[in-house]
Formats: sequence, structure tokens, C-alpha cells
Amino acid sequence: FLANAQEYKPTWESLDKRPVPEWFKDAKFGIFITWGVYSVPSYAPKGQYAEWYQYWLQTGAFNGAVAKYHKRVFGDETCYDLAKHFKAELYDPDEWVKLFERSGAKYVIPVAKHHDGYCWWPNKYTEQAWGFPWTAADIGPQRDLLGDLFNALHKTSLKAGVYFSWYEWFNPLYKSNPEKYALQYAIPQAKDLIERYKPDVFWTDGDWEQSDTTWHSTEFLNWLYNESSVKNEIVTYDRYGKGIRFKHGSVYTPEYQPDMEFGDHYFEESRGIGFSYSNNKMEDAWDYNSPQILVLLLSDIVSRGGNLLLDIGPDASGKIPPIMQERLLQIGDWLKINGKAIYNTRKWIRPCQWSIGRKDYKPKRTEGDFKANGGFMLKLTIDPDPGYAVKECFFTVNPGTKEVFAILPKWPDNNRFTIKDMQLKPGTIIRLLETNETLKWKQIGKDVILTFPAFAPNKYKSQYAYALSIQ
Ligand code: FUL
Repeated sequence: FLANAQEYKPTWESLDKRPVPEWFKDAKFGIFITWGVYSVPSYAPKGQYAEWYQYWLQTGAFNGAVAKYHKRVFGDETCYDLAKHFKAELYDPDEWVKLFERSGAKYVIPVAKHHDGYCWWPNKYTEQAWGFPWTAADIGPQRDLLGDLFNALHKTSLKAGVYFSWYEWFNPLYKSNPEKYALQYAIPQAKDLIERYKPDVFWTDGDWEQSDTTWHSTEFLNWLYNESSVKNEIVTYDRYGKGIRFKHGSVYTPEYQPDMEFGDHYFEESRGIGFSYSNNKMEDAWDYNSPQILVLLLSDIVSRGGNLLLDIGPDASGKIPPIMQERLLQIGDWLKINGKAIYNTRKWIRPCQWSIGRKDYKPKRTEGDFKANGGFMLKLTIDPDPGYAVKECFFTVNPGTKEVFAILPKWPDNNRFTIKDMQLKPGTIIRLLETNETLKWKQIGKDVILTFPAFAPNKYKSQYAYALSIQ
């Protein structure tokens, strides 16, 4: 009787009780990889998602801009024909993984099936629904892209996840009968994927057109949590049907929404380095966030109790564009010095300290000022307009060691910094993580006044932000 006891029931009430695996909360930083047939054109109007190419094409979006582009470059080829040009001829998973390790990320999530239905891994389901095999093993690279990446990841300590879209825009079975599509196609395909590859993370998407009843979401999760071979450690999300997101499910999934608040519910913000998940050739260098913005974005998210899933978009050959590689290396350089303030931490009593000024800053939007570099991000660094407040310090805490961390976006003026509302016991040691130097501090009323050493550019290399340990 006990052996058959099911820990969870197929209701949100029960499923929502499953805790987020601790490894995921410790990891903080992951890499998303959006790569597929859409990486052949790598085209969308600037500011739009390039992985939606097929949809933009078929629906005549943006006044036919994508269709015109397609005609000009590919003539009469259909979006399915483009798979022939997706060769992945320079795809070297071991090289990718080396880069990911150096970036300081702790998990990697390839978009193994986006809304176009094209799969990175061989499986028998696509042919049944589409009438032709629609996987990388059959058309294009002729290779199990997913299996090869997983093999490379499994040689390291990086966790291996997978992104899976429930719906497929133009799948004939989905168009005719979504519930039948779910029961006969999407769910068996997902279960088969999970049992064969045993991912650490199952990042579902493409749920929003149908209800959780049509998707049979609670039954699926019930299977995943009670019966699947990954039931103990698998990380799941909230994209399980219309109205479910941010309400039920495990990790919440803000998307280019870095300033949403979820209280104590765990979240993972995902976004590209620029404005698109898959590579968009229309983006220029200034559409990519600077390394400092990315480091501050990570610090901000971690201080508020979440993870950052930063996306990259390899090109059709399988090479990762150098600007994306460079950003990952820059983040990695910073984490190598300051990672203690990020990994294994949790929310502290408060996430940050604001400078004095008004907090209602709304950046002016001009043409060409996309979310990539504008908006919310400015609040993290410098005062965008005199009189407005910025976050001048982020806090985190390591619940094991009780060490509190403060992350400062800039070296303080005159080498002085005040942490407001902090009561320190005599004997507390405050160190600069990068050099281990101890800082002088004084309790003045409710505040702690810190004295930094004199700044020396050749000595302090953290540049994007300086982290302190308080213990
Ligand atoms: C969205 C998708 O439509 C985007 O293309 C992207 O994959 C993102 C993570 O989820 O909803």
C-alpha cells in the first residue's frame, strides 16, 4: 500500500505544494539557447522576436515586411524548405559547453522544440502529425542536436534542461482538434522526451491559447511528480494553460519583465541579450545590453529572490555570435570574483537600498530605444535624470553561513558609503570580496558608515559592481 502512495494529486492545490528544487535556487544563472530553422533567416524587424519568423511570414505581419524579405532572399521556398539550409555544420557542443562553464552559468536550457514544431531530437511523433519527419535528425543537420549537447553537458557539473512548446502554430492536428493533439501528440511526445533524455529542467511554453483542461496539465504534472524517473529533482514552470501563468505552477516566468514582483514565489526572468531570443541580424551592437547592465540585472533579480535565464541565439552553422560569447565571458569574469554574493544565496530582509530621490522614473521612449538598453535597466546604474532615485546597493544572504552580501554598482564617491538601517554587532567583519581587504565601519545610529580603500584601477577589476561580505 505504501509503495503505491502518490505524493501529489492532479489538482493545482496539491501540485502547487511541491517545493522548487533547492539546486535551482542555488544556481541563480542559466543559459537559454534559441536555435532552429528560424536561425537560417535570423530576421525580424528590430525589437521583435526572430524565432517567430514562420509565424510572421505566414500571417503577413508588419505589413508583409517578413514576407517581402523572405521572397527577396529565398524566392519560392517555403519555411519548411528552410530546414535544408539549417546545417549546423560548425556545431561543436563541447566548445559551447566550455563557454557556458566560463560564463558562470549553472544550467543550460536548449529550445528543443519551439512553436514551429521542429525538434532537435529524433522522435516518431512528428511524422504522424505532420505527414513528414520534422526533426534535426531527419532534415537539416542529420544529427541528434539535443543528445549531443546533453552528452557534452553531462561531462561537467552543468545541469541540462529542455524547453518544449506545447502548441505548434501550424500543426494540422492542433488546428483541427487541440485536445486530441494534446492527448495523442504533445503529451506522449513530452513524456517520451523526458524519459529518454531525463532533463533536470522542463521549461514548457506555448500553452496560452488553450485551457489547462484542454492540455490535461494537472494530469501531466501529476505523472511528472509522482511517476516519471526525474520526479525528485525536475524543475517546472507556470506555463500550463490560459490564465495559469503567475497563478499556478512552480517557477514563475516573467519574460522581458525584470521588474515584476512575486512575493516569495520563486521566479526566473528570461530574456535575450538584445531584444530577440533567437539571433536577429537586424540588431546592432547598441541593441545588446552592456556587461554592466547584465551583471546588475542578475544582481537585482537575485536580490529579489529569483534566477536569470539569459538567452543566446547561435547562427544556422552552430556558431555563437561573438558579441554573445563576449557578454557571457564578461559575466563569467565578474562571477569568478564575486560569485559568493550570488550563488547559494537567498533574499535578505530587503532586496536593495535606493538613493535619495523620486522613485517613479519612467524613461522616455524614442524610436530605436528598445527594451534592450532602455527603461527599467537605467534605474540600476546611474541617475537617469537628476532628482530620481536609483538602486545604489543590492543585498543577498547565504542562509548557511549567515553571511550578508552587499553589491554596489559603483565605487562610492569619496570612498564612503552608508548602509541605511543596518545594526551590526561589534566585531562584525566587512570585506571586499575581490581582494578580501577588510573595510573600516562605524555604527552611527541606525546606519553603518563604511570606508573603502582608495580606488586603484589596476587593483580592482570587478568594474561592473563591487561586492562586500558582511559577517
Ligand atoms: C515565449 C515565446 O513565444 C518566445 O518565442 C520565447 O521562446 C519565450 C521564452 O517564450 O512565449
